[in-house]
Amino acid sequence: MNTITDSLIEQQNELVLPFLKTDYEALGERLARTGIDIKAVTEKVSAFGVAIPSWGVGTGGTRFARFPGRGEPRDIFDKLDDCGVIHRLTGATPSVSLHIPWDVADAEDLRAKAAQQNLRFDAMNSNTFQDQQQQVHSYKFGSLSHTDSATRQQAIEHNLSCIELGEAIGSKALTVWVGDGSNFPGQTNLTQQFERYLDSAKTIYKSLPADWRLYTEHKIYEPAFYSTVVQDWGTNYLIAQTLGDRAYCLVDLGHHAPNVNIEMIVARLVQFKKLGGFHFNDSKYGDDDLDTASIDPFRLFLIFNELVDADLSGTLDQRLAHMLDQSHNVTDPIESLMQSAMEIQRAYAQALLVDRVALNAFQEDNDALMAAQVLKEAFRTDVEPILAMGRLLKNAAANPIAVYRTGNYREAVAKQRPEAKVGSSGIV
Ligand SMILES: [Mn+2]
Repeated sequence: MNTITDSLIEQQNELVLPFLKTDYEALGERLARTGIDIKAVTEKVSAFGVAIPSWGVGTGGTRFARFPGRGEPRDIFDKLDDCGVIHRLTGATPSVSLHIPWDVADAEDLRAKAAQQNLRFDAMNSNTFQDQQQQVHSYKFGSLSHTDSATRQQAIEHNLSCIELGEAIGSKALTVWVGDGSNFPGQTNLTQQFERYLDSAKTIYKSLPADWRLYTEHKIYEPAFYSTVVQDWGTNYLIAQTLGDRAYCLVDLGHHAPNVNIEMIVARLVQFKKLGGFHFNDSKYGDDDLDTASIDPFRLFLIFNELVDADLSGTLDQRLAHMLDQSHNVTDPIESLMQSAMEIQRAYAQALLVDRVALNAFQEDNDALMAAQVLKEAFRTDVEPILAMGRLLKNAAANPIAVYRTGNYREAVAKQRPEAKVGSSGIV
């Protein structure tokens, strides 16, 4: 039962509207003094959407344990219900990214449920990093780059089946991440392993429908701890270059060494037209899959600063895939996903406030201090009234988490969804 009703949202919005109007007008006046039209910013931010990973609405876990939450989704249809609530409240998550085989279901049923929840399907994610029941060949020693050709073929066919289901539900992209690599020096021939990966990827790419894109995702380490076949953006770029025009690099924020300058990687990939999109999350130490902007909101802002800069210069790909990829261990996943989607909109709004004329002048003058201050000034601006007003204008909730809690959605679904006894991994 969905307790998040239109009337609940309207009633809650009415409570905050007077204060919101005052704050919005005050911010509008302030921005107008620097020549920024708050309405234009609000419209852009409000139109910005990010895809929810189907696996994100369940509690994740670590390699040690998973502690299931109450009322967890039992299958993809429950997951789509939860995603529908997130989108209804935030207006920021119009699509869902499926993971196969976890989400395999009848295409017709998937389409019907998505339509009911006002959602569409984003990129399909293949899974050749774990073995499934009745699988003939094991991925213990790799998948697309495995030494055994039958294992590689099985992994290729799995990806083709993801495309097939994706076509039936209106998806336009396939995201491939493999855990292939090695745990010991000497375990694999690094060159031959990459050659095998490229051969397999070429076969998948050949089967890509004409209007589809292939996103490959790099990751520095884990589950392989000595070497990973697609370890960084350089290798990822080589893959995209080798495969062709419809192959792009996907940047998962957590898949880099600590302190790596991710915004610079973004700038390079944009410049050479190979940025496909993002998996947003945050991290402190490794691929922590923490909530987006929970640790380093400034880094997220700097990434969006590059995207806005590229957009203004006409070099930004308008089909970028923006997706969340997080694991929620101690929070209600619905709340985390709503907060994360809003943090992404916040970073985008702040990046739109950067005085680019001033920034360019300071860069030309080599005035490092003032150039940095231009960015800081935009980052310091509290854009919450813009985000809240943007949600209000599209009949979403001004304060999604407050409405979600008032609606007691989790309590209501917990009555219908029995507690999960055995957990499954949720980290990708
Ligand atoms: Mn990812």
